[in-house]
Amino acid sequence: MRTARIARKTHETDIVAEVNLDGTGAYDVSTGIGFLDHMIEQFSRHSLIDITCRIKGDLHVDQHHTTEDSAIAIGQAIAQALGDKAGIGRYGEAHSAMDEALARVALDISGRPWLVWKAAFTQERLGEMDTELFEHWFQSIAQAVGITLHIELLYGQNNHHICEGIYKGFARAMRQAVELDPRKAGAIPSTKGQLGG
Ligand SMILES: [Mn+2]
Repeated sequence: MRTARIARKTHETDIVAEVNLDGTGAYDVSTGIGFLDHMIEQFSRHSLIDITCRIKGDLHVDQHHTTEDSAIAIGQAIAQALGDKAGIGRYGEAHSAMDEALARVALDISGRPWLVWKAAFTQERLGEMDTELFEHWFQSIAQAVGITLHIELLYGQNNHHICEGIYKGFARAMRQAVELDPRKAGAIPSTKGQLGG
């Protein structure tokens, strides 16, 4: 079973994250930030990775620690569930259309964390969420899983569509990258023989 559970408690957050890479996109998400819940739920539903993420965070300070730690904990759970990454697709890419917005996501679960982020918001907030935190969320999950991650907004106006389009593109690219490819017969998808950090 490609599943994992991460639980950690700091002065900033108390968090439990669980994933099943071979799930159906079932989720149970409660971070305390409604819009962030909405985005993590999109990630689960469109990647088909089952995700539980429950956080009690220091939202009286701001949303930074809770947002960051949701990405770190889900990312660590995905990394643990991937194990040695034998048989995975490794690469994924998606164009993600949402009404007037179009985003492009390309990624490689390479063990070499990197984020290229070419997107911008014109609103400071979506719901109650600070939009500047989304780049940081992707940076954090790229670091925790070991993903070379390129995200580009090609065009779009509505900030909700832009953000949701990016998450759905990330989800569909991750689905391709984590899925087991039967033709690979369990081999590590690298001529180096490992996909380490
Ligand atoms: Mn929405």
